[in-house]
Amino acid sequence: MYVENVQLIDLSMHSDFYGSLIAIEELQDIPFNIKRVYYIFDVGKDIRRGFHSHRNLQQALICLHGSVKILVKTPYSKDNILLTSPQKALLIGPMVWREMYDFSPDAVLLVLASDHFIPDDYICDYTVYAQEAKAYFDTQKDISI
Ligand code: T46
Repeated sequence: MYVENVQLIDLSMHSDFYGSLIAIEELQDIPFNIKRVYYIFDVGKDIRRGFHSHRNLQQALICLHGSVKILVKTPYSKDNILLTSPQKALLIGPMVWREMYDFSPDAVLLVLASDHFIPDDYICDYTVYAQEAKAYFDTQKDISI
């Protein structure tokens, strides 16, 4: 999988006779400070959520229970990722369009976010997103040369 500003990482798990435990520390297990935590659950069949990008926010999406699919898309690439394990975190950085779908009835999607809830950080119109994202990623490419 390659999508700009997206990465699927493994989280370390401590498993023994008594069960399993995963710890997530900011700036160690994930590459940002955690200012907000929320979780999405009880999502009905055929419901699709998201349909936006963030200008600055960084997030880690972890499916704690059940399964969910995530579409991540930029003007240059896209992928659909199936999250089925609490041991995987999908890191989504700025300027990535996302949609969450095919939630299993028992799915619980935990999200760790780098900032508070800031409505102005959302881009919900895909045309506006595509324009801003092209400018953003073209600048990134210029910097990396
Ligand atoms: C994202 C994906 C993965 C709040 O009041 N505070 C919050 O921190 C959040 C995240 C949402 N809300 C309110 C805003 C809406 O009235 O909760 C309602 C549902 O939020 P939304 O429609 O944005 O939910 P999703 O599932 O489309 O998107 C959410 C996050 O908003 C978004 O940042 O990346 O999950």
